[in-house]
Amino acid sequence: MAFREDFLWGGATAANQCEGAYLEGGRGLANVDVMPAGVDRFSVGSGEMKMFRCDDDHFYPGHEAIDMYHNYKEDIALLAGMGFKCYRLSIAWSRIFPKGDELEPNEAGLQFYDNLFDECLKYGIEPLVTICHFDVPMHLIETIGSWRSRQMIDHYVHYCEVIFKRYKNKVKYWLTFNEINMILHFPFMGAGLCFEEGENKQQVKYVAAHHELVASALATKIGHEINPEFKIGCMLAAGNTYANTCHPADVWKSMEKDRENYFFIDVQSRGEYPAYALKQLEREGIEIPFEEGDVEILKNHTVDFISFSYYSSRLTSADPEVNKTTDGNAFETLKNPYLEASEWGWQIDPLGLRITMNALYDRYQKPLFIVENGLGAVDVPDANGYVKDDYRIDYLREHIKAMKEAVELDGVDLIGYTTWGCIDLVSAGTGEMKKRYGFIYVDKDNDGNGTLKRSKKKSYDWYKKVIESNGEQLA
Ligand code: P53
Repeated sequence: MAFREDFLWGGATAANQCEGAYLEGGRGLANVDVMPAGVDRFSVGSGEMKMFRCDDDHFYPGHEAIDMYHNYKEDIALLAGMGFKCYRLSIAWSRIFPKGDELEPNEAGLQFYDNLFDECLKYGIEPLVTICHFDVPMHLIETIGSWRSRQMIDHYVHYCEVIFKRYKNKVKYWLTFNEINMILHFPFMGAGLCFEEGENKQQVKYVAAHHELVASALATKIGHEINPEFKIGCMLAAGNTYANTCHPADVWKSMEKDRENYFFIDVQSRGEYPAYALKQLEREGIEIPFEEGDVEILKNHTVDFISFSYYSSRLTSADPEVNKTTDGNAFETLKNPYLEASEWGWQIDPLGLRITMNALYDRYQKPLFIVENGLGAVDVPDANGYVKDDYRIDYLREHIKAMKEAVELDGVDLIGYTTWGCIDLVSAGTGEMKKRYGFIYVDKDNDGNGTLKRSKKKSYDWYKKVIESNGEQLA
């Protein structure tokens, strides 16, 4: 058998993309709530266009999302029906601390997640909790500029302490920040950073990143104090970068691109700023505000495991002319002529998953956890409302095969696999409902119309067999 006996099969979601009920139960406004669908999403998400409040000219798909807030019982029962061993979800920070700087948490928010975890545990599903999946309470963005301020560390750590204590007997697996490297690519959506005219953006991003990294290490410290059994991980938007040609300059460029992302995990897993980053920051004149104790905190509280999302590999060239042709996605890439792409242009590369797993395992030598993988596609239900998503099954099958090879043939230690958007939800990148990842279809369209009715797709029964056979039956 390739996978360990206790392999954590399951699926993943994020609060802001599925819960809805954005002002219920005392929840406060967060950056993710002011992210509109449509043309302005990219400018708002990248911190170029300031939109701190919602207006009538835009549609905000996260406000209702798939309303899991009111449907969690039904939804978790559906996940349990596939035999899920694990469900990755995130806690919405502003449900627990609506403004972010209160002394006391919001009991209604805490109760909601108690109910959610109890529901999971009832079915023997292990919750895997992302503490911060992109969200930052809006009040902290407006008052202190989000992670650019060192005060964020205290607010975040306080939040962590509260949830660690409250859920210490219900949750064992935690992730401090979702796709921590997203701060470089989509800084407002990823970390609540909005830029002022004339500001040195690199400086702001790396200072904010430092605060997140210290906060992550402190969270790991107090988490282990509260419950030594806790497993606390980091989370990378992964996918190795290939060189466009075998020209050494292209190979070098691809290495630089990967390091841009590894930087975060190098700190979280090895406990110190890597030499290449220190040199680069120095060259760019970026000063990181290290305070007394930071070095020790980073060094002494590294993560227990490495989690990551993988959708695609990336491709780059040292030739600026060639690189001009990259797409406008959060992660830029050239078109790889050997790969097919999804309807959203995400290139499909199962072997790239094996490559990425090996690269991460070689580099960090800690257990890995694949916490996102999947195909965003247009699903068209037939006359009976049934979705025959063979394309999704194919995508997942090939990726599971590659993952199996990494475990069986390369000896990578893998804890689990949770597919992204196991139930259809709002796309983070585009704000669409139409970009679906789920085994469970949710009747809702891009404009917000639909009954929200849930139904099983063909992939639902397929994945159930995969889990039942611990990854042996993939046909
Ligand atoms: P969507 C871009 C590139 C890689 C991962 O993305 C990304 C993004 C953001 O668009 O985010 C992760 O929904 C993220 C999830 C997100 C998922 O990938 O744009 O952790 O929140 O939904 C898929 O198709």
